Amino acid sequence: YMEVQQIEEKLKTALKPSRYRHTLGVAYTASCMAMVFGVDVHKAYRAGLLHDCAKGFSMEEQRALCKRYNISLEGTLTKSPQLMHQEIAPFLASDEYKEQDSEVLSAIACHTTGKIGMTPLEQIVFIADYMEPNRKMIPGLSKVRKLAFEDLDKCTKTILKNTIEYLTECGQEIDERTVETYKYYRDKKE
Ligand code: DGI
Ligand code: FE
Ligand code: FE
Ligand code: FE
Repeated sequence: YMEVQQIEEKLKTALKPSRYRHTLGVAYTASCMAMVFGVDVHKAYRAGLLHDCAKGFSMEEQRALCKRYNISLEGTLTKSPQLMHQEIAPFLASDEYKEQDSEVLSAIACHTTGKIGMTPLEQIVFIADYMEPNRKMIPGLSKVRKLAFEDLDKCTKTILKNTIEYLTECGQEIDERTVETYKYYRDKKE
């Protein structure tokens, strides 16, 4: 077990200053959302801290880490290497940052694509990552920031809709999990 302060010190040396700043933004934003929705504030803070712990590694290093952790590099990760850090994160958090809480690990494991039937903690990390205050302003962000403290399902749906639109405009491959998560929250009954 590592104290939060130790985790922060280690992340500060592992990540670029701008990424560390984003990391703290996600940790604080996720903890505020946890207070609103009755989720464990310390789990939200730790998941926020650890979600991008693999981002300090180059793409080459991330490929090597995928091999070490038996994460398949075929298919989705070949087309979208920026998703590798999501797959590596729970292994690295467990090995290097001694995180043992399965809810924290599962929240960081789906922070980029989301997944069907997310727990409130998983949704909070997914949402906080998108809208923490250090993120640069993009269309629709003010609406997402308001929804984040009102309705987790609506907020999740809006983020995925915006992300799919953005990736389509850039001509980037959209992961099937991103699409199926969007459809799940689009069709979910209140
Ligand atoms: O790691 P962050 O920059 O904090 O944010 P993130 O982990 O949510 O997303 C990393 C990048 O991945 C971001 O530019 C958006 C992109 N992304 C999200 N969903 C998909 C995706 N890229 C592809 N190719 N496919 C997706 O489904
Ligand atoms: Fe990320
Ligand atoms: Fe994200
Ligand atoms: Fe992030």
